[in-house]
Amino acid sequence: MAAGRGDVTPRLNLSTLEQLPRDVAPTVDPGTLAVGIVHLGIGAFHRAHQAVYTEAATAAAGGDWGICGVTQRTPTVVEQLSPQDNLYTVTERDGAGERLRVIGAVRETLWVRADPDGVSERMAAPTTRVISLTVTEKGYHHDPATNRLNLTDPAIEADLADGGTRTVLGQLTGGLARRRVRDGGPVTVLCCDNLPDNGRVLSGLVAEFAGRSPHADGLADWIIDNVTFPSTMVDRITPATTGADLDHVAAALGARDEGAVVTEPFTQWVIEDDFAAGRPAWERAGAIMTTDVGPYEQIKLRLLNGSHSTLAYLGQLADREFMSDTVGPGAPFAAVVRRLMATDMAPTLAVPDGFDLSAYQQQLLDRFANPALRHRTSQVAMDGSQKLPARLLAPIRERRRAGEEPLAATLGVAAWMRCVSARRSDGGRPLTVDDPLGDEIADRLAGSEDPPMVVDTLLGMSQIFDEELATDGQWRALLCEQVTSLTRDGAERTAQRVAG
Ligand code: CS2
Repeated sequence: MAAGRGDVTPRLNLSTLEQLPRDVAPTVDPGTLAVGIVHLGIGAFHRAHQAVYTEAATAAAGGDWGICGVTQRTPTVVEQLSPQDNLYTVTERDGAGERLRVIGAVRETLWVRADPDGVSERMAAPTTRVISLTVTEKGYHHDPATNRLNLTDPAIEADLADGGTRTVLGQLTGGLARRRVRDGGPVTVLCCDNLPDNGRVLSGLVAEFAGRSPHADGLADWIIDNVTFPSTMVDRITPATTGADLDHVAAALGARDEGAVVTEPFTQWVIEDDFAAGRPAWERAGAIMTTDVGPYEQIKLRLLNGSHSTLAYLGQLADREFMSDTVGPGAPFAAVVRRLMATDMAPTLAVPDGFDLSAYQQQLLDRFANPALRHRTSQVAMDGSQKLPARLLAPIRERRRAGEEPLAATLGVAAWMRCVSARRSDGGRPLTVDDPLGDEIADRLAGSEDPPMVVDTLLGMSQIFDEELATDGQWRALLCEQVTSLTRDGAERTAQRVAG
């Protein structure tokens, strides 16, 4: 805890809540709200996004839609939120100022490693009608190039062998198996991660996992009959909270909040309306309920996340600490990302009626440049092997099929290749490669920084690059040119050239 000597600031909780200004108080009564949603992966993003929508929907239309948040790897969130009666603040921040609110929608937090049975019970309870997830791309243990379950992943192997709960798929399948035995009734599993077609992908992974698991007997069929997997598009840029944020919130609130999250004012949620056992009235909170999330998902994944990854790797190479240093005033990469969006991405997108794609692109540049969000390029650069296939490789493949040379998108991939091979910035600062395939990448490259060798070695990783791209000689030549240019001239000069 960062509380200083003699600091008597009380902790945020139900009793201190009464002393806080009325305009920051939750819009639901946390004391009476019962749990209706189990959420796997209660990180900053869930707290800044789905939990906020759920609270607003419940305030507008009622219902027992409190959230049981499950944390995966460490007990940190439980330690932060439990002493606070699971209350926390959301601070929306941009250049114009900030707005702070206490959210009361989270009613319980569990650490699955300490209480796997409690998590399973919650998933099986008839009162639970939605099980949602934000576990990041790598949390699904699949090969992003094929969307197939990664059966050689040791944690998946172990969960399949003993019905364990090391992985989210193990937890989910175990919870659904218990629900079936207990007659808990139909339920919706709602994937809120940045995967294309996320509902369909998760449903395929659960089916594959359930068919092989010790709970197998008839479970996959029960799931088909009782569980829906709607797709969603989620959007709100939410950096990891810093110690300085916590001190700032304590001063502004008059109560210490160890679970505070800081985010941007913008928020968007598009949800396929296919729920097996009811849902909160999220449309009353501004969510778009639709029959087809696909077009929104592609627009967001390619324009926002594709640009984000490109900026993160270029920014890492160019020693830019924050995303706003890559596109803000005087920053070097706005032109290349404009080109990326307009030339390489926009032509691949189906645009819903009434959606203004040019305005969306400009709005993204403004959001990326938000000077009040200290969003680290290193945070976005994490897990590139899991993120690039949907964000950059899929649109590149489509442009290649159309006979085009998607230069800016290829630069994004080349910048990732340079980051994971050189492991230092253009200025010589060491770069950490935080990626589930990081060790395999290092082993395969064996220290080489030779551009053709780097390109060929990485293109050979079939978990990331599918056959079609890996064998596209013209595209390989483009990549080689760009990795060579990044190596020789650095990120800023290469990006200038590509931006034209
Ligand atoms: C980012 C996303 O870290 C990343 O990879 O691109 O988390 C991004 O901030 C969100 O998708 C915004 O909605």
